[in-house]
Amino acid sequence: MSNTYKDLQNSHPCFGGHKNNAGRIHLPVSPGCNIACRFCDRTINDVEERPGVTSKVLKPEECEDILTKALDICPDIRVAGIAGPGDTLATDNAINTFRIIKEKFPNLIKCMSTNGLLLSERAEDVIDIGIDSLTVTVNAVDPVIEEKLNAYIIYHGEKIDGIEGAKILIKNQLEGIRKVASAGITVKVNTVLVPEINGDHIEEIAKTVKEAGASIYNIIPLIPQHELKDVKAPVCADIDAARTKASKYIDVFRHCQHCRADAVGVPGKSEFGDQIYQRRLNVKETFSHG
Ligand code: CLF
Ligand code: SF4
Repeated sequence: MSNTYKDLQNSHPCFGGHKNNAGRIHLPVSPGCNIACRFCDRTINDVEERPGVTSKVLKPEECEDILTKALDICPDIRVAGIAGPGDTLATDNAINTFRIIKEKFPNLIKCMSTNGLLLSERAEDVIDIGIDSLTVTVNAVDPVIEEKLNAYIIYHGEKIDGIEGAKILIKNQLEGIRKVASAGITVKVNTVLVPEINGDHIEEIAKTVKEAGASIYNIIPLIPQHELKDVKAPVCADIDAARTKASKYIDVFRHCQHCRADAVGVPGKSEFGDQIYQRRLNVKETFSHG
């Protein structure tokens, strides 16, 4: 049985458990991504598998040792999360890793983060493996807006550009959220706030994902990179205003630390990633998939 939203509010740092000093470890096992967010600097999570790309991520079978070491150094870790560096459903690595965690570390909360393109068709796997908390990044629920944030999707081997791709992405995200939420998995939705693109769309997203079954909403400020490098990042007042608007419809998480895909420790308080991973992931600043 998955932890309920109420359980997670005490034990999961990203669902309210930050009050209790709950920590998390991210296992960077997922190379490659299947969508093309216009703000994403794809130096490591490119859809193409380039030499050297996969070597920087962890293999599922390496995770047991990593977890043992991490729990030894930081006993506050309650959550094993997989949040990249690419998409967790674009390959089977995340699901295979969670299978190992379920068997070897049954007390850890299993947390997964995805862009949701394949969530609807992989919902059974996510449910069967016993994911406790699932985050889906939904940056728009209107394809015209989504297209401004995402250039294309790679769907069943086909590259689908612009609005057509955006339609499929949004449909699959919402369908996927409905399936996993109705199976009892607690769903968080992340939105990357780009004021001039989706700033006026936040209420609509919050309302739509709540109706689909999400429990909590996290608004992440854009880090201007890649195609959106010249776009203005939101200031604190923009983020506050967006959170206030969203909170009319859904609980809002306000303590996000924009963790890297290889973060280890209590968010905002301790960071052991250097000791655990020797910073094998060569990424600079990342927006989070968490
Ligand atoms: Fe990691 Fe994300 Fe799970 Fe948390 S992070 S996969 S839900 S265990 Fe948390 Fe970090 Fe913010 Fe993410 S503070 S970036 S919301
Ligand atoms: Fe993929 Fe995440 Fe980058 Fe978007 S931000 S392209 S989902 S890796």
